[in-house]
Parts: sequence; C-alpha cells; structure tokens
Amino acid sequence: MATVNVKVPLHQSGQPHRFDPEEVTIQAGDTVIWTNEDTSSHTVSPEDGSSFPEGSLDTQGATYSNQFSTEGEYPYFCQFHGSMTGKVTVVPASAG
Ligand SMILES: [Cu+2]
Repeated sequence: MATVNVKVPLHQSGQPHRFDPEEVTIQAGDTVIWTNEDTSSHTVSPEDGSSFPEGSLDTQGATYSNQFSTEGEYPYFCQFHGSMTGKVTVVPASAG
C-alpha cells in the first residue's frame, strides 16, 4: 500500500486556487495525503457528500489523509473555491 500526495499550491495572484495534481489514480488500500501549501483555508469535500470523510485544510501546512479501500471514482471539491475540483480514481490492487 502506497501513499500519494496532492497539494494545494501557494496561491498565485490572478490564478485560480487548485489541487495539484487534480486527478490521481491509486490502488485500493492506498492513502492520499493532501497538504495545504496555501495561506487560505480549503476543504476536501466528496462531491456526493458521503463517499469518504470530508477533510479540512485550515492553515498553511495542514494535512488531511484518507485511505481508499474500495474501487471507484471519488470526485471532490473545495467548499470555499469553485475552481477547486479533483478526483481520486481507485483501481484494484495489483496481485503480488
Ligand atoms: Cu479552496
């Protein structure tokens, strides 16, 4: 089982807030760690409201992690910034 990193880059004037990368593909059982490098607060909110626990990235340096054990697509967004969307795709764990 692996960990995959997604960051919220420090916001650049004139550019939208974003997740980087916006889409990741992981294997079932892997953990995604989101890190807030920005000075604004952000959230990691599942689009359907419940497919995984919502995370808060309140301060610069804050992290949120979630282990995804079930295959599927998990689109998410930030409650504070309409430009911020992302997706975690979980594929079956490889044998061996
Ligand atoms: Cu945000």
